[in-house]
Amino acid sequence: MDYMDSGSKYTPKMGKEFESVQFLQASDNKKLEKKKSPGKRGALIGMVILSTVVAIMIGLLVWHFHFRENTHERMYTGSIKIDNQVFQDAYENSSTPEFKALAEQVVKQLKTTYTNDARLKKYYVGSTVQAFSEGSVIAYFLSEFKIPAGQEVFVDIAVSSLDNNARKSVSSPNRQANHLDIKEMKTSVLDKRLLSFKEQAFFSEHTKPNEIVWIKSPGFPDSPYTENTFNQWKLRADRGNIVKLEFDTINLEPDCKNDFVKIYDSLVATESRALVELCGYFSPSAPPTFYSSGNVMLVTMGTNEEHNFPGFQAKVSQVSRGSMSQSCGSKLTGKTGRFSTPNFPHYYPPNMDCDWEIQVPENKVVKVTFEMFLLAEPGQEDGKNCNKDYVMINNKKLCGKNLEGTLVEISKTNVVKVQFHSDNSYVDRGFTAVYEAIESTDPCPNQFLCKNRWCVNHNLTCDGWNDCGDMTDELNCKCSSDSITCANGLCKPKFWKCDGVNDCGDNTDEMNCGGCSSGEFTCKNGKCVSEKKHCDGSNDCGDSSDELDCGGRSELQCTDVTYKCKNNKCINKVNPECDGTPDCGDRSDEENCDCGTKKFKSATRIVGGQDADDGEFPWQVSLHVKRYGHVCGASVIGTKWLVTAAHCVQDDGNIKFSDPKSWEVYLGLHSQQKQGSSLVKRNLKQIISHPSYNHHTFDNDIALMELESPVSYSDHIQPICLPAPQHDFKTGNNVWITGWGATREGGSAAVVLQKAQVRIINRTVCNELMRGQITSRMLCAGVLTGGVDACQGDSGGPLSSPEGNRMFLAGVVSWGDGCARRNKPGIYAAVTKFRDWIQEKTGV
Ligand code: 4AZ
Repeated sequence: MDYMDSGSKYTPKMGKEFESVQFLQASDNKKLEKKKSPGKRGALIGMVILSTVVAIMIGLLVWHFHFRENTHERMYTGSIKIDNQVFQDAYENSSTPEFKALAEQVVKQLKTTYTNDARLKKYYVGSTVQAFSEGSVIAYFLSEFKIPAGQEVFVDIAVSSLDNNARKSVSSPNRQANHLDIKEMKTSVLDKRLLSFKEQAFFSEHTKPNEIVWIKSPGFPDSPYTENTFNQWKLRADRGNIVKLEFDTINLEPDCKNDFVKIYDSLVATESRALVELCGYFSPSAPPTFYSSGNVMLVTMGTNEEHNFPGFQAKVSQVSRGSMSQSCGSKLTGKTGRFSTPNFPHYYPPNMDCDWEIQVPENKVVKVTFEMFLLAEPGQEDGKNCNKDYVMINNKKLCGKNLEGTLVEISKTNVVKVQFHSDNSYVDRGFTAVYEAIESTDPCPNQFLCKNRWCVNHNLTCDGWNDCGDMTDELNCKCSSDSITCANGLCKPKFWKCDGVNDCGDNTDEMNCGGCSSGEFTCKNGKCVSEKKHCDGSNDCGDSSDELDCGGRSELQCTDVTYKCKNNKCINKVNPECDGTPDCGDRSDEENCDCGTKKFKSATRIVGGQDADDGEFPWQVSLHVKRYGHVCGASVIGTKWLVTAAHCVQDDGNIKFSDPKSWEVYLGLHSQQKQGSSLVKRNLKQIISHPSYNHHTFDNDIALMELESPVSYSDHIQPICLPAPQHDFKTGNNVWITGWGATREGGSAAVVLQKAQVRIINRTVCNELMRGQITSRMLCAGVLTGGVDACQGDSGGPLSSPEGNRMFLAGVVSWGDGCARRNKPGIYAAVTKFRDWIQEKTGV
């Protein structure tokens, strides 16, 4: 990047001045030689001196070649406030003689400041002035240093200590006539990204009262922004006003590391005055608005080589600073009311202080509920170190993020002060809060008071959900008819009984799930037989289930629940396929087992949606409709075959989803925006939708896709194991869902493959929850407390079930009632029911 877009141009000097500050005094060996004296002692001393000189020289050579060569450029940007100058309009234009004259003075003064500091003198290269603004005069500069590797942090400390010392330097006694009175100096390291762009463009706008100026990324809206480009807009308002920047559209690549818009409360890109970094897409119904604290603002935009999006468009105008502070803080009275940060729900301005004094009728106390609270700037996202932007109430500093409305403060008297402070950098959306007068003895009028002093609605108590956060709303309950009473006194929704999850905590909800009395064995077909008949060698259940997994190796009468070997013999082991032990006499249970393993070790897994590791689910496929993009998922089951959902391949109006030519399939894909070397793209030869697929009920929601040519397996492309028809995916087992679908109901698709862990849900429970819509060809999995699920765009993808060190395809993502809702599991096509059909059609 050419960072000297305006101001006095500076050519870095690598000549004498820089060279002369090296460690040359230490190598002045002539001085050492003068100390030579004759005689043995002298010779000894001479030897010592000589070796010292040699050691020093070796040290110097090592230093010279290792460190000195290893220096690199480090840029600092910042501003200084000059008190003894008056702003002139000519300072807005860098080509005026006035600008140049003052810039020269500033550069000189910066040089003096840096070279007076022993820690910086030897590394300083030069400075350039970028702009001036009012106040008395603020100069924005860029300073260059050449720093040996490893010294950066010391130089950063030295530079920032100058900021603190700026005030002191004013009183320096030997000031010259044209000395600038520097009252404030703020410096920070220049964002390295800004030095790496190929193209740059710089714009300046000075808004007039009642006038709107539009700024937009180059090409907007006709063409996507250009790659590897840096753009910068210097925005100014008249004195006494602040800049208002209202976005109309923002649509950038989702990863800020690649493309970003960064806004500063300054005229240089200095981190200490950064207001926000934006990327991705903002809904047109909620585009953000920002304000400056003074009369300048800098908008920058950087793009990398890949993926150019439409860009942005924003309105720039000016408003008087007074109008902003008037709406900030006041005296509030009455029994209830609301107050919010300036500009809420848009971003509050930097450098603001608002004071509210809330007074409610005497003998009452004030309860303040922050309904939305967003003061989560970098460094205080967790709400712990509220040193930057904060709310002060009841002598407590609050910051971070709380969108649940559970941030509540209650005063001791009928008056409370609420202070809001925003510092110079990074802004957020702020808060909106309601206050109400309450009795000090009843902090939750008409609500339940939790032990932690939260208030929850009465209908949320004893419902099985921990609404208080401390479980106190679920204690001492008399359970309703919709609930089960756990032995420990908790109530849990009836639907959670026998879902394989210990919801009560004492397992009461998972007891007596087979309907058979104690002392009886529950057969898979529901029959009850005496516990004594379990593993006694005879088929008492009628389906052989009382003789399964009884240890040893024995053959059983073949039924729906027994594994059938290739030789048509049935064995007593449950899920014997590919478990590493040959169980069939013909060893057929260990055939075709090159499946279901990832080729990389991956990090520990966490329940809940998160990025999958690259290559963690190598059977996951992304199905793209040509020229449109990702639509559904699929799983690799053979070198030529994929399994997906039948509903993904049904024609819809003009779009011929059933036509193989409509599709392009991506194997070995991790990010939808990166076509890495592991990616394999294929066209389709044929699509075989299940003949019994019912588009009303989603019964038999499965389809096969044949690739035009086979793929070679690799670290990133592997088949998943297909389960035998009798494979038992037990209720409560942890399974994985993966896909690039929406990350929330109605939300946008993920860029990087997402994974989440869910559990197999009891079929009877699921059928009740889904109002009788579950057929035997469906499988339910989810987290009944909500929050984890497959969603739109995940359809057709795998439900992967870990067994030993392999994954089996338990299901195909099919449908659900919304996404991740409480008591609404995801519904999957049960692959076991289609095993024979898959074999028949594909040979796999
Ligand atoms: C869909 O529309 C979809 N919550 C897939 C899965 C689920 C819901 C919707 C399950 O593709």
